[in-house]
Amino acid sequence: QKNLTVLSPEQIELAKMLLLEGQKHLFEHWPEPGVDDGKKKDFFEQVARLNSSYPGGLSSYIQNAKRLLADSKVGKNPYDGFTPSVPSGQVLTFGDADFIRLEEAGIKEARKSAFVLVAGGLGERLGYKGIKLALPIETTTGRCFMQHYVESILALQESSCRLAQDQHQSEIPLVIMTSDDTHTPTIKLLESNNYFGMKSTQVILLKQEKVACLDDNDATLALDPNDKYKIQTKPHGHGDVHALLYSSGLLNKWKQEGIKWVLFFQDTNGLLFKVDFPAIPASLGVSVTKGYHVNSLAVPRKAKEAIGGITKLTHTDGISVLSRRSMVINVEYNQLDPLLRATGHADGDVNCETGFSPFPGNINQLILELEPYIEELNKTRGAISEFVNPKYKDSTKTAFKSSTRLECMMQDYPKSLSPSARVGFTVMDTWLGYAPVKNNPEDAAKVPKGNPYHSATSGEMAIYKANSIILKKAGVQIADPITDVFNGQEVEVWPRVTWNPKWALTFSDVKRKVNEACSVSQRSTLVINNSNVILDTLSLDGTLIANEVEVKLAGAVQNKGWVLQHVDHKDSSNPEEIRIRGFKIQKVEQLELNHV
Ligand code: UGB
Repeated sequence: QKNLTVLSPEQIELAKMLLLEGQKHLFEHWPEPGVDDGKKKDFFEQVARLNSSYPGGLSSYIQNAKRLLADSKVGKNPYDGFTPSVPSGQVLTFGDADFIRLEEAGIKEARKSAFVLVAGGLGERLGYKGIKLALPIETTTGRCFMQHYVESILALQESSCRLAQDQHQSEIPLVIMTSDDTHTPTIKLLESNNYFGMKSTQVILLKQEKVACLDDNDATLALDPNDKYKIQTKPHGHGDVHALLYSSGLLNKWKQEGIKWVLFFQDTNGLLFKVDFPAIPASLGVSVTKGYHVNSLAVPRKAKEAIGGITKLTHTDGISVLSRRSMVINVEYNQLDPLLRATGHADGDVNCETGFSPFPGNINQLILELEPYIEELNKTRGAISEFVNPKYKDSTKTAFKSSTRLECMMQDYPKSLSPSARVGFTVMDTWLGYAPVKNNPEDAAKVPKGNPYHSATSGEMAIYKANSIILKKAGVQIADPITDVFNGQEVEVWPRVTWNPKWALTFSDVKRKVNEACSVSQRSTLVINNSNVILDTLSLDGTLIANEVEVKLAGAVQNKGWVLQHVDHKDSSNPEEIRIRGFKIQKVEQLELNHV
């Protein structure tokens, strides 16, 4: 009461709300006015931030927490009453006529899109201290994920404007969601590299706030153990991106500018985002031609692989917590297996005759049509279905081992949509696989044989494999891969082929620039850095770097090349980004073409 005299009217309202929500413990230790007044002010500044960054404010957060904690205590399953089945989606077969048609439709439309990259997470599972966007996507060129994404979007923009004969040269906005953990290093990475060629005004950073931690089933807000004037906070999850986009006002601005699509992607989905790779243009083409409000990109998924499964959920009576009779939605990997077992599939999540789980894997690459997205967010203010995952001390489920918090995922957006919403998904070819960079070497080496490692090693090898196979499909003779073991992970090693997105964006681009009379040996490295490089009659056995603006690569090129050297991940004499891969490139000899 006495402390009210040092508070502003807004702060008094916040204090009243906290007291009403049963949070009086937050103030019980407060000394007389005049003592720690600065800290008390800081406390209310934090409360105001927590209040304004959550749809519905802190009181909604506390009420939602109480409800979800009560459900968790009684073991309520959010999928109770739902039967899972395999949904049908659009399957893309790389390079066929349908694929090329969709790719073209997608490229044309791309200039009317905005890209949103969720990058608020730290690479805790990866065991890498920096931001993941700064990691090299592959070590042949050392280009980082951020550079790759930015250059890919710029190439897509240029190609799209050219194809659509757009005189205005539309710019594709790139939004990056950061957090306290990643914001400053993300800005630093962009600024110190001149935004990798993008206009700085084209990049918009939105920072997500953390949410309050909870000490018990009554949603008692946890105080920071090191500061009694601070509420302990933890990340709320990538689902925050919807509320942030809504509150930023960007969506309406985009609508006025003629933007029609919003494409979401994650920080190390390197392979799939490779815009020079087919995924984005072709799946945007699917959204355009099928009129999907929501289109999730999916990949063939190994049973129990740590990516969510796209699932059709049908409710027995049509009345459900999710308020829909049936929907196609991501079911997280830790929930899919128990859900299948509980609904008559005794073996749970297992591979079928294709060698993959029948449930396609969610890669969190979402394409939303802007207008229905705005309509929905006007109703929900961007609030996304949440969950809580407390670690209980014992089976009475009355106390937690450590504080917990509510979490949300961006792919849960369709859960609140009406049954009339057009929600679909697009699955890529099986040869592609999925190779995000998420696991540290020890955890990756423990992945069951045959399942993807999701490590820096497999992520880099997947780029070479994808590029090699694309060249092969375009007619180049590419030698078969060998297998090797790095950091305890057995991987296929294909020729190290990389190209800049300017060189080729679509499969049609590759075919135009490649003559069938070319060959590349397994130990070779081929780097294409410019748009007018033609692979004519090249026979490569060694390393060739084509930096030249206009060149026809013809004849035999042979040299000692670049060699992959094994590196132990525990060997601290190498930088972290090398150790997490288990190899480094020894540049022995190469032919480099530099003349303009
Ligand atoms: N992220 C944020 O921006 N903010 C946050 O608070 C948290 C994360 P993870 P996750 O494709 O492999 C997802 O931690 O959540 C960003 C899907 O849920 O790498 O375990 C973060 O920076 C799952 O269905 O992944 O699993 C990163 O860019 C499956 O598809 C992104 O969110 C899986 O990804 C993902 O965060 C996958």
